Amino acid sequence: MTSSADAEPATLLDAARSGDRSALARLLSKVERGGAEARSVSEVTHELVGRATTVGITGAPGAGKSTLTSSLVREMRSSDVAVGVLAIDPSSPFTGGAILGDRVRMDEHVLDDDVFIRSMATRGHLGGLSVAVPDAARVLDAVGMEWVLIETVGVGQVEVEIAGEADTTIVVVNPGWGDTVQANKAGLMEIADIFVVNKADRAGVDETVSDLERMLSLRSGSEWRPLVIRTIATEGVGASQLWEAIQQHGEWSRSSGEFERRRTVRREQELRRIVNSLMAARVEELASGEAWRRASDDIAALRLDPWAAANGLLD
Ligand SMILES: Nc1nc2c(ncn2[C@@H]2O[C@H](COP(=O)(O)OP(=O)(O)OP(=O)(O)O)[C@@H](O)[C@H]2O)c(=O)[nH]1
Ligand SMILES: [Mg+2]
Repeated sequence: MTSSADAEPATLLDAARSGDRSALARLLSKVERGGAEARSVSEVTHELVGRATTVGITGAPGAGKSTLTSSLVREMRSSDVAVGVLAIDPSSPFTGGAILGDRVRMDEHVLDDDVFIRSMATRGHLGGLSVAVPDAARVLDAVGMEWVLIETVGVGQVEVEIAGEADTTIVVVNPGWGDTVQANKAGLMEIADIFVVNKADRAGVDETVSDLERMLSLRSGSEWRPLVIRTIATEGVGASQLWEAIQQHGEWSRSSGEFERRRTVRREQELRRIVNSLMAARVEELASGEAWRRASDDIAALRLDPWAAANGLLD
């Protein structure tokens, strides 16, 4: 089965659903490029989505998120579920260091047909990642991945938002790492359903766990008390407990109604972002037109006030 570079999304999707990984990669590239291409993919995946459960994994740079993700994937595969991974690369697509790093750490899974790992680079243009990531997760859902793991670095509003908009969110910290104060500052305390204290082979694990427990005991408003799991990702230690915790949170969230509530909020937020990005694209289009040039001349010559000019353009 082959798929040419400019193949239609529907053709690519059929191929991807029957196991063609390069077709899947092409669909994700279309999503990454955004605009009309992303839209054409969303049109064909739409009818097939809604089955996958998403898990956001976030934390400070170097906390061990990719290593942990890899050990979690190994654990999930022993339960025989199909897993897609989106590793969001905060660096430029041209330096590529982190992309290579993630490949190295996750390459034990490359020969497994039921695992698909993709790095997505931060894009400069409007809408960017926060529009592309949910689209990409839907592609993985549509091709039959039962779980989609989304790794983002926990700095920057967009990245934290992306991880927080999952069915279950995992926040990774390290022993002594910024006394967990940093996690608090970055807004990670509120989005965590599960805390992982990774690098538990290092000193200070007990203190970090009790710091977290103390902070969590002060937290009010949610019925779910986040679980705290210790892991040594490099050795796979704690991965089975983490997988269990994820399933436990999933059961709670489905039976309490939180699952549907979150999905509803998420869809609404997504709609808002898409409308925003379409409006922004419309502004760009306007800005390259004749009417815009005339309006700016009028403003410059003080013939028109900027508000009146803007309203004129929108009409
Ligand atoms: N000692 C120890 N080292 C670990 C553990 N987990 C990960 N590491 C190491 O920590 C370093 C960073 O791991 P990554 O998995 O790349 O961390 P990351 O959070 O994905 O990093 P970024 O994506 O760059 O933010 C690597 O050298 C890992 O081998 C652990 O449990 N113990
Ligand atoms: Mg990483």
